[in-house]
Amino acid sequence: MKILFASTMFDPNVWLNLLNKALPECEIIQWQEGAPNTGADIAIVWSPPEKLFIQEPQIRAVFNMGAGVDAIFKLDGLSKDTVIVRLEDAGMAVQMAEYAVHALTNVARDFDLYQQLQDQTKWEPQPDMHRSRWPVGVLGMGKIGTCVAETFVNLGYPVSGWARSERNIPGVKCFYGQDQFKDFLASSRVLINVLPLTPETENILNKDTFNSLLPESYLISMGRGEHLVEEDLTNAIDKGKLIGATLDVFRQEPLPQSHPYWKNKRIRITPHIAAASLPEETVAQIADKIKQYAANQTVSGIVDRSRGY
Ligand code: NDP
Ligand code: OXD
Repeated sequence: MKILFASTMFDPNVWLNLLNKALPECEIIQWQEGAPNTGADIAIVWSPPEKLFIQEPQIRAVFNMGAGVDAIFKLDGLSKDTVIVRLEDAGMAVQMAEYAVHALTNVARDFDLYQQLQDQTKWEPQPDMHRSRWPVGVLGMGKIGTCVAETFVNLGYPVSGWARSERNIPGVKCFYGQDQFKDFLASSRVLINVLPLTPETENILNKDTFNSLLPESYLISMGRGEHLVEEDLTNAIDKGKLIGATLDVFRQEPLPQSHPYWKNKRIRITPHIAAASLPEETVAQIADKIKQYAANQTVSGIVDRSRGY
């Protein structure tokens, strides 16, 4: 079987080496823009090249080296019959939980403030922090959201979660569907976004959403930039509805130099690093899935094209 490795972001040498070892029976070909058609059946992608399906229209299955598949849906020439398989956790969920804990405790435990006090050589203990004052709401309760929610439960925070379908996770107050969205928000002060980007979730972090949260709320967004209405965040912070935000993902990445978020003291920015795709774990999972796909066995993580994730 011929497999095309196509990423505009990952260093191909690291990945090709591991893929060749994990799938010795396959021919792994590296993507080259403008090269003759390779005849590959399968593509393994992350941040895929724009012309992937124009140059290689015969591709029947795409294995994504990340969880979010939104970039694949944006490509011209994607056939409705192409199978898309996403990465499931593979070591990312714990990284996302770690990121969220760091972002929340910076604010709730005053670590941001202590940094400023250190700069002024001031020894000024702040009042004790009570976790009950920082109820966490996790948007998206899939592979990653569940791990994030469970992590905060273990740390003693009140935790709610919101998904499309009914979930039952010990210690987490679970809400689902549009009907329960407002109730979910009304019980959350720290809103953590780990939703996939779909037509239904685009712009979900907007003025109405922020206004429905508990007072002095905080946003941590690790899903996708298109979830956030950027101006609504700035306004909510200016009005004191939100006390700040930590953002890992943006509508335009890299975030343009001229973007006002860079200079906003209440917004902490990271360059889409909340979780990295770990080469060993990712290749092991994708290789297993490719073997199952080739043997006509059930493959987990196939994207439901009607839901978009
Ligand atoms: P999953 O598919 O496992 O989980 C998605 C969750 O979102 C599910 O709980 C699903 O509900 C819920 N959901 C989807 N659509 C809706 C909707 N319309 N209304 C309510 N809930 C909805 O995905 P993962 O947890 O693996 O990944 C989530 C996202 O995290 C990725 O798509 C990606 O965008 C982002 N990500 C970001 C990274 C970073 O470094 N910044 C790294 C990795 C991922 P249900 O359970 O009912 O299906
Ligand atoms: C992902 C990501 O979706 O890293 O895996 O953003």
